[in-house]
Parts: sequence; structure tokens; C-alpha cells
Amino acid sequence: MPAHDFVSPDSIRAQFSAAMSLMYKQEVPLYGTLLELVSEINQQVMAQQPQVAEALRWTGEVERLDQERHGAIRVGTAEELATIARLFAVMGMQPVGYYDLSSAGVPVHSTAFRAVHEQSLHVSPFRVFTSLLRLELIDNPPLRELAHAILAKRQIFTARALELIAQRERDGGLNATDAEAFVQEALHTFRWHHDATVTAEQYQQLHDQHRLIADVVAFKGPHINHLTPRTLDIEAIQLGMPAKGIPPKAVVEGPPTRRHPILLRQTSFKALQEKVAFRDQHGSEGSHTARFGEIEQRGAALTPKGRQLYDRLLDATRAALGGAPAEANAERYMALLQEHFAEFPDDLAQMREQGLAYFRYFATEKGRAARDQQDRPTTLEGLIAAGHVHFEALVYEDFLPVSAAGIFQSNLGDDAQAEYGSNANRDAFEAALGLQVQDELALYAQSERRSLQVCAQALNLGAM
Ligand code: OOG
Ligand code: NI
Repeated sequence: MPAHDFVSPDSIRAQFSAAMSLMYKQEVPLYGTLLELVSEINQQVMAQQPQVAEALRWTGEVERLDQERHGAIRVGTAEELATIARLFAVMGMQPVGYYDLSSAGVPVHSTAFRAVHEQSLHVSPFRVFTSLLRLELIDNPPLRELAHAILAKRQIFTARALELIAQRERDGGLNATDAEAFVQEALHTFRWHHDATVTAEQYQQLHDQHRLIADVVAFKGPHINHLTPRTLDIEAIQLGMPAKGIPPKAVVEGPPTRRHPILLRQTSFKALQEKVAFRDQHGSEGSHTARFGEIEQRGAALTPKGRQLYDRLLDATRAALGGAPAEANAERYMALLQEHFAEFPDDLAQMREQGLAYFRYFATEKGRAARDQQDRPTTLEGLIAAGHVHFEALVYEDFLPVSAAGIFQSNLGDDAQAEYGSNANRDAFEAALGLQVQDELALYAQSERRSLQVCAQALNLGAM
């Protein structure tokens, strides 16, 4: 088939993201309520804070905001992870970053599947936080065996999905009809299954070891456990949730409120109780809590230097609090966070001068008009000072391990605390994945460099 008949992976991802949102709205009606709240708040912010709207117009984020969301899944075996990677590849999603959650008492490690080029991200920023269960961390050999045996028997992909994945690998793409079929087939992997693959007693055993283990092992597939829209004001969301009948978690994860947001702020609400039919319970039903809602606000991607500063300030905040933030110390935590982060400059120019964040550069009208003048400035600093180049922070496209741990814990319940020590094992994760995960910092640096090249061209300069 000629290549021009293929649908672009970006477009398949956009379709899939929309289909997933529709499915999740049906499965978890509160998600629909949350989308309404987020849309209201985003419109308010755009109307009341013209400088925010202006920045989003420069970067093009204004066009992707309404369809921006991330999901999360947890898979059980190396084979499942490797096949998920092939499935996501059909949609132009690649594994970026390695996250070790074992140090936070959650027996998984993870990556984020997402588009990596700014143009692709502009079409659809859809991303999926994907965790692999680490049975090797479970110090209970019989239970580990049981889990292995159950997982070995399941097939989380439809036969047609596997065919279409292989077809795309062979031919290099999918035509419109096949792409549509692929989206529908791929959805099955992520849907909720009311029928468990285990008996009520097995479920209890898995659950008693760790709630997460039951969630991964006892079901037919890696149901999407949340879908997270992006808000421009997470504070307003946190305050607005109770009135909509949505109880938020105690604290917002990530950095404090700032004029210029950095990285990622997240809040979530508790898992739903869902009805489950265990294998030996024909007629009667049990229940399982797994799925929840989450909201995020995204800000500037930080350089290694900026990230070090972020990590240091977050650590200092937690040390000063003397424990993990929870309901009882929430107010003190937020105050301490604000206090400690006063050290992080809240000004784009300063953040740029100090090399704390990545940026995107744009040639302005003024710059374009002057592109053939002999005496125009030619250095980046000179061009910025003269108003020939405008800059905006590059948006953070990834996740944060401490925040992710907080999200896991809030929906697993505080009783689920476990100790696995620090067990990062990126090599094992990549061996399971069958690929290396990409370095997110290198991706931001590339994106920044590309924006400078585009600028140089527009301004008729060799390089900047
Ligand atoms: C994933 C939790 C992490 C985030 O946004 O940091 C996460 C999970 O519960 O499976 O989604
Ligand atoms: Ni999430």
C-alpha cells in the first residue's frame, strides 16, 4: 500500500484519546463532572488572566488544552509491557523516563508513553503512565507463584488488535479503515471488566499482600485507572471540587502556587467502589476499588539545574513537616511548601538567565520586519532585548516520582503502606519493555534547539 494512504500516528493517537475519554465518561460518570469543572475554570482563567491566555497562544497550547489528558495503567508481566509498547507505537507514543515507585512502598516501576516532538504533542499530547508490577519484591513465594500462574493465563489484547499491530510493523502504517478498527480494538485492553479472573478467596489473598497486586492480577486486563484533564488553575479546582460532590485528596502534589507554574501539580479524588463477580460467585457480587479521578496543572519543564533546585526544596519542605503530608497536616504542609519555594525565582526572565527551565523562542513581527537590516542584533540576548525574539517556557510533558507516589497512595488507602526499600532497576524495566526509555531532558533540549533554529531562519541569521 502506498505510504500516502496511511493515517498519521498523531491522528490515531488523537482519535484514541477521544475514544478513551468517551469510554471513561460512561464507566466513571464523575469524570464527566470533573471535565465540566475543568472547562469552566479554564475559560475563567483565559478570560480573567490575559497574560496566561497570551502565553498559551504563543506556544499553541491553547489549541491542545481541551483535549489534553493523561491516563494510567498497571500491567502484570514483561510480555504485557512489551506488547503495550508496540500498541502505543502505532499511535506514535514512545516510552519516556523511568520512575521507581518501590522506594515509596508501591511494588511497581513505570514509564510514560507519549509523543516526543513538539509538533506531534501539539496534535495530541495524550500520554499514559504505565507501571509494571514487580512480583520479585513480594516476599511471599506461594503468593508470587499464584500471581504468576494467573497472569500467565490471561491475554489482555484482542486477536484483531495484535494483527493490526503486526500489520503496521510490517507495512509501516495503517489506512483509515484499519486505524479506526485499531482504535476500537485497542480500547478493549483498557476497559473495566466486571468479571474477575480469580475466586473471592484468591482475591483476598492478593489484596492482603497489597491492594495494588489484587488490582493488577485479579482482572482480565489493565483497566485505565484514571484519566486526567489539564487545568490552568488547580487551586480553583481543589476548592471547587466539594461543591460538585467530588472529595479531593488532602494536598496538591508538586510545587506550590506560582505566577509562572513549573513542572506539574496534581490532585485526585478517591477510588470508586466497583462491583465485581468473582469466579466462584455466580449471582452474588464482591467489590473492588481501583479507579479514581485526577486533575493536573502543567508548567515549565526544568533543566537539570532547575530540577535539582526543585528536588532540594521539596525534600526540605518534607523534612520540615516531619512526615508525609496528609489530612491532619495539610495546611502546614502547603504553608511550608510556599515558604521553601520562595527561593525558586518566579519570573521567566530570571528562570531563563539562571538556566532553570527550558524555553521556546519565537521570531516576533518586529524581528521579521528587520530581518534584512544590516545593523540588527544578531545574538540571542540582543534579539530578545530588541524585541525581535520572544520566549515562553517549554511545557513539562512528564511526571514526577514523588507526586506519583502520593497519587498511588491516596487511592490505595493509607493502610497500604509497605516497605520495599529503594529498588530502582531501570535495566530490568528496559529488558521487560524490549526498548530503552528516552531521556526527557534530552527531548526538551532538542525542542528548545529546534525553536532557535526556526527563529534563526525566520530572522535570516545563520545561527543563534
Ligand atoms: C499511577 C499513579 C501516578 C500520576 O499522574 O503521577 C500517576 C497509578 O495509580 O497507576 O498517574
Ligand atoms: Ni495520573
